[in-house]
Amino acid sequence: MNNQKQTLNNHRILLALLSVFALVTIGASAFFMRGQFQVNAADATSVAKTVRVQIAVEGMHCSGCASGIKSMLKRTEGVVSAEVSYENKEAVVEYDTERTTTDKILEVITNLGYKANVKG
Ligand SMILES: [Cu+2]
Repeated sequence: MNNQKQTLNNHRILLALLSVFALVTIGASAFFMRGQFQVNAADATSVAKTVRVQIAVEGMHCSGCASGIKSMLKRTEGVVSAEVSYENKEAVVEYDTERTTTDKILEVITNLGYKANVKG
């Protein structure tokens, strides 16, 4: 009998804990979802935060070099578009300022063995 009461009490405690847990979970989800919406709002405005940078590239020997750099840039996080010209010895890169920087883009080109400097 006493044992049954104890079990009932345990169940009540468990139920109370579960309710608290559920409330915390719901509260946390609501909080995170609000955060999510804020992030989405930021994404919507980040279109305006795309910048275009002209980079002088030294060391390209042929158009193959140019396409090698281009494909590497296109695979780089934050890069929206990339054009590389062997004839003009330059790269024109559009990137999302929230996801990468000019320095990181210069580094990608430098790591491939070329010299890269921002024009102008
Ligand atoms: Cu080449």
